[in-house]
Amino acid sequence: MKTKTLTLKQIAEQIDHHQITGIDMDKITSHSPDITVKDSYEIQQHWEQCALKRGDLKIGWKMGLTSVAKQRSVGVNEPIYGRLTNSMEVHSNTLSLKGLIHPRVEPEIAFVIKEELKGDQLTARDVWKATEFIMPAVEVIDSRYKNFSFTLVDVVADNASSSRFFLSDQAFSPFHTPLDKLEVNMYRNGEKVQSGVGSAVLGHPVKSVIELAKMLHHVGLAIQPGMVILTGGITEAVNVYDGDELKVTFDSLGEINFDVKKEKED
Ligand code: 0L1
Ligand code: MG
Repeated sequence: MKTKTLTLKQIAEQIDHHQITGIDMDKITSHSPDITVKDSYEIQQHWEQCALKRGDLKIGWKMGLTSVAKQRSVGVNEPIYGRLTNSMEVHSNTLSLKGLIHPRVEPEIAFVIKEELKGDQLTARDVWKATEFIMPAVEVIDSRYKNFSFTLVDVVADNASSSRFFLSDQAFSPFHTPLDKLEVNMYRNGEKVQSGVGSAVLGHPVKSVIELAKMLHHVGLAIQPGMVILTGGITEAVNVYDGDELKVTFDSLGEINFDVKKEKED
């Protein structure tokens, strides 16, 4: 326990409150400067308990800061992970801005796992063998911190900015296409705003799953069957606003389309 003022559990509850209300907050390092990255992952665990208590369900993991550009922007050279819950998945073609602060979206590849992945020495072969299918995805990241400004410790505690995500309706065999060569384009209101290739994710999205298993192993955890893994942004994230229309193309894996609305319209 590193902070004198708030316990890690209390900080998790504070972050949870801001995630639910969509009100931004000061960085936790501004009041608890002694907190370490290890503490922040513990805050995530406490946060998971808050989510489960209100009936949410853990459905997977996300990897963040998987590109060199993003790592540089936070001044680190390692990725981070966060937890995905049921309530984060958007099942319609509308992203409601309700509860969001300053959302940004980024294209990703999701892996859905069918066998436990455990250990810090896994190979790509191990991951392919344990993967049921892959899906195009769009992650909505939304830092709870004012001005989207944070340190590594802050962003890990804030569940790696996890907020919402879309999965495509179509799943694919993991062997359908080389994911490191996959070309992805993102259009906002008809204008191309980002493009990238799968190799932006640690060289190949499969490496992101290997890295996640390794990071989890170091805290006594493993990737369980059925888990969804968002492997990391293929392009930079872009801001979205009320009324925007997004189209994200994933080459031979199809596209994800959605619009952005102030209030939910399901
Ligand atoms: O998914 C991501 O790569 C985001 C990780 C956290 C950093 C950010 O919010 O930009
Ligand atoms: Mg992401």
